[in-house]
Amino acid sequence: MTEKVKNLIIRPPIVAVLGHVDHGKTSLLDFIRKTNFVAREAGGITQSIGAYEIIHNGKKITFIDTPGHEAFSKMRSRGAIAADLAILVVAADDGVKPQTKESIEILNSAKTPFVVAVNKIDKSNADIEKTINDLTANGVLLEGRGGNVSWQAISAKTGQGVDELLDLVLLAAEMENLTYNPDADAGGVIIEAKSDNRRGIVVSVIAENGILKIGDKIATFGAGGKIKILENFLGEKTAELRPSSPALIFRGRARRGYYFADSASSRNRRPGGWIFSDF
Ligand SMILES: Nc1nc2c(ncn2[C@@H]2O[C@H](COP(=O)(O)OP(=O)(O)OP(=O)(O)O)[C@@H](O)[C@H]2O)c(=O)[nH]1
Ligand SMILES: [Mg+2]
Repeated sequence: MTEKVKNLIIRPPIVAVLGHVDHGKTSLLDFIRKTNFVAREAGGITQSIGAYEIIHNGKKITFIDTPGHEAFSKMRSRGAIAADLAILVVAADDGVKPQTKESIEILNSAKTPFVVAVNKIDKSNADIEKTINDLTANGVLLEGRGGNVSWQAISAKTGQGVDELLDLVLLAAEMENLTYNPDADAGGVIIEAKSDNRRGIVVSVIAENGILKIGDKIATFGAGGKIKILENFLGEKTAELRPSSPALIFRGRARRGYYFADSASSRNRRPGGWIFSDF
């Protein structure tokens, strides 16, 4: 590692939201975005970047959503690996289901720390105890129930418990001691890459190290390019972006799932970094 310890700066956590289909991942993210949004209503808010950041108690958190549908196993896996932490959403009216189990396996194999959100507690058929028992049966031992996995009962619909959940996320992030080196070449994870008729190749990324700047050369395996335009997740142009802020890069070329790094130095990948071979 070339990083000098004295240069390290704390960075916000990148959090993936995982769970079974329809258990409320997107609803939770929507509620959080509505109530903790960083900026005033910006024009670019509707653009799909696959990630956004919020501020809770004065601290930033970056979220990435993953679909629960069976066919999207790879996206869940990528999300869990890209993230520093995860929220495992389990609906209290449904309990642990196949993609909950799969998410648990992914989180365990990626060694991604996670907190549990027991969701939909506003529903009359919500059964928190059964959900907790289901989780226990699947090896997820919650705090106060024989284990040390933090959890919170929530409703993504009414917002009950969501603030407390975000407190748990920030606590978990503190334990991870997440930092970046501002002098290092930028490196991180690619969330999406698509070709836009008007603007060329558009890549959404989250840097985990270094600082992204216009003019930087970036590269992945098999693709590379120069950052012509850099935008934050609100679609506002910016000259540079720091970890863990979601960024949109134009005319870089990349395929999602790969790490990027200044092409001058491909050594900047996370130690023991990961590569996905197909999408
Ligand atoms: N009553 C109630 N309904 C909820 C709650 N959270 C989500 N829902 C509803 O559950 C349904 C599925 O919610 P989504 O947020 O789309 O679920 P998801 O996990 O993102 O689903 P996929 O992305 O398809 O895997 C929607 O109809 C939501 O309105 C909740 O806390 N209470
Ligand atoms: Mg969803």
